[in-house]
Amino acid sequence: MSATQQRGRLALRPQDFPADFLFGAATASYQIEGAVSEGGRTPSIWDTFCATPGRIRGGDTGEVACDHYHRTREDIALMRELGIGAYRLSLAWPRILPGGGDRVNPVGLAFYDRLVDDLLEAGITPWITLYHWDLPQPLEDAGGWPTRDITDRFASYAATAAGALGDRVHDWITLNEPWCSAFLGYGSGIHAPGRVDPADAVRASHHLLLAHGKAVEAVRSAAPQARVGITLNLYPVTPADDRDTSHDLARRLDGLHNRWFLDPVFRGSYPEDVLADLDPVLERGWLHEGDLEVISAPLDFLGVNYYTRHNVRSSPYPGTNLADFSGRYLPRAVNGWEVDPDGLSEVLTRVSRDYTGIPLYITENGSAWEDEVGADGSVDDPERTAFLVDHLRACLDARAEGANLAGYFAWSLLDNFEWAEGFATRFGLVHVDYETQRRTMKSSGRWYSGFIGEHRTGILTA
Ligand code: IFM
Repeated sequence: MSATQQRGRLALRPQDFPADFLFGAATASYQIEGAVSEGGRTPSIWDTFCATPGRIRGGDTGEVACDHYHRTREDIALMRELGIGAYRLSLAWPRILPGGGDRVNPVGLAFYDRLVDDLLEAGITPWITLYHWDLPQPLEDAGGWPTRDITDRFASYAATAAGALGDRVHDWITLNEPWCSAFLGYGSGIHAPGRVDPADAVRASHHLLLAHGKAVEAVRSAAPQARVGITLNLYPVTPADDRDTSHDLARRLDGLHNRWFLDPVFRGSYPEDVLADLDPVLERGWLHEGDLEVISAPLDFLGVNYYTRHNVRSSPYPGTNLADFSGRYLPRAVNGWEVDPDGLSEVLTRVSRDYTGIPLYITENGSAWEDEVGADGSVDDPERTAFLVDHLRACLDARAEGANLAGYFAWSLLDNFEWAEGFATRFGLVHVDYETQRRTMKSSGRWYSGFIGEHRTGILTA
């Protein structure tokens, strides 16, 4: 740990963040909205996936989720209570363009239109993610992300959304975590659409990136004052021992997880070593001339989602290729993810040092714990508060090391539908009782609110 980092560790003071540093919270459409068949919305791949027995823990679905579709006013009131300056939401593509076609659904659009107006009226800046995984089912039926045509469908959807909301929304994120869409959706099959085909997964990753590049152009044409970025989930990958095989495993995982996305977006090329690793699964013709220029269109910011580190060792059994995610013997959240704030500063300084000087925003960071409602109705979650404190300190460390970090969105505003994990895993600053839809601010939410309030007071009295 450097001297600057040590200094950063001593205290967490709101005034150490610059006056214009943005504090926010994030959600995603399918995880909170519910109302899946209302207002002209048609099924997404997640509706289909959830309806398939055995895919989601406990058989949960996003059918109702947090019922946010009917409770936006109440949820905006919670945001005001938190004092956040910005709220990151995602649009459900099949709510706006049913079936993923060209026909705009006025009711779907009106829902987001009102939400944006209500947020602005509450003094909260909306940040919009265009794709947080709810692909219209017919587009998957036509081949999904492994097919090239989808990139134009996405660009056209982006143009529609930005055309309708871009007069009031200035911050646009094309994709959330394309690694998950490609490799969990088409590689391991843990996420929708649940396909297992390595070549499709790689093709999907390329088309997601190409769709991103086309959407950057589409959003800027429709809303010239827009600031556009992409959100990547970045993990430091470190070898857990000194064996060459563990170092090579770390190189490969870092390659596929981080560099496979960062390199094309910021350098206009795929990493040579990963191309060589993937050669056995890649069929010719997946990369067209000019694709990388589209993908590397200059951005206004990069969104970074950070949760944990991958500390890996290769299997000690010769001939096997298994990774052991051994971790660093740090405390783990209930979903098994190690709490490793140093990883956050490492990721941020790496991106700023090796890839780009544009502003970075943490567009997600959070943790899941066994939150329980006490006899007095309160929810005390000291672990989540400690997580926030440690990760905000890591933000200061990264800034001290030169990272151009401009904002932090906590994941998540509300407990919500945690994909394949269903509702068992809670990430919210606000507890949701899914039976009654009662919301309760957790003690971590109160802490975050106090911290943001002090930051704001510091600005006002400076
Ligand atoms: O809930 C997810 C979110 O949708 C994407 N990033 C990670 C979060 C926690 O798993």
